[in-house]
Amino acid sequence: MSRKLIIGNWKMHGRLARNAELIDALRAGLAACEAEVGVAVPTAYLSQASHALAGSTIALSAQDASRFADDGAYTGETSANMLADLGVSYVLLGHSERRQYFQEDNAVLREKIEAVLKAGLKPVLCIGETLAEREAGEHLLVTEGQLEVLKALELGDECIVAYEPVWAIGTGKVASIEQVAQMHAHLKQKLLPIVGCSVNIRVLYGGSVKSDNASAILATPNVDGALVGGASLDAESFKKICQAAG
Ligand code: G2H
Repeated sequence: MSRKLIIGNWKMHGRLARNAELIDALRAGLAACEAEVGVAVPTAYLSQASHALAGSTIALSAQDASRFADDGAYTGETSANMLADLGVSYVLLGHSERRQYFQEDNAVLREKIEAVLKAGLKPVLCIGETLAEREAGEHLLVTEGQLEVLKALELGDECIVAYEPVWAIGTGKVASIEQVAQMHAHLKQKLLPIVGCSVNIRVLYGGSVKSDNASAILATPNVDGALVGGASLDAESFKKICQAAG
């Protein structure tokens, strides 16, 4: 069984001085952590974080990548090749905030995943249902549909999906352990025929993961790690969450 993977998603937060302080604290506090740890920093600070993390066990993650695989006349875009050049390992794709505010759908996400794989990076596909979909009993079908984007891809040795129920993101509401267990088992079952048995499947949970609920969430069957938003901006909280995964 692979180690748990914990990725801190800073979203659109950060300043040079604060980032340096946070990374210093994480480097010192997580050197002996048994979990794999990553930080998904804003594009503007990837270069800073790459230098600050050099030689550490903490992986650098991006929060998005261009759907255009090759560099070119795409003003404002950041290619997966540029991310690779900066030392990025993981790329979050399809976060619900990207789906909501930037209209990202399966077609765009498919291109982004392909671009990220072509650059030799690992996509972390974020999926999850809205409250209305959950209340209508459609959560399993909705998330299954979001997995379609992974069909017939050369994923390499690993497929990482983050299940983040939209109604639990930044709201303080956490899915119950029963809800998490049911969804993660369902996703693993659906992913197997899509990616094949030679690919290691990891399903992370995200949505208001905090230091006081991390142990229970991470001990749930089929939970292979966590995507942590708000709590990853506080070094002590994030360290506790990572240690709970050890
Ligand atoms: C979900 C999560 C991190 P938070 O967006 O991706 O954020 O932990 O703040 O709910």
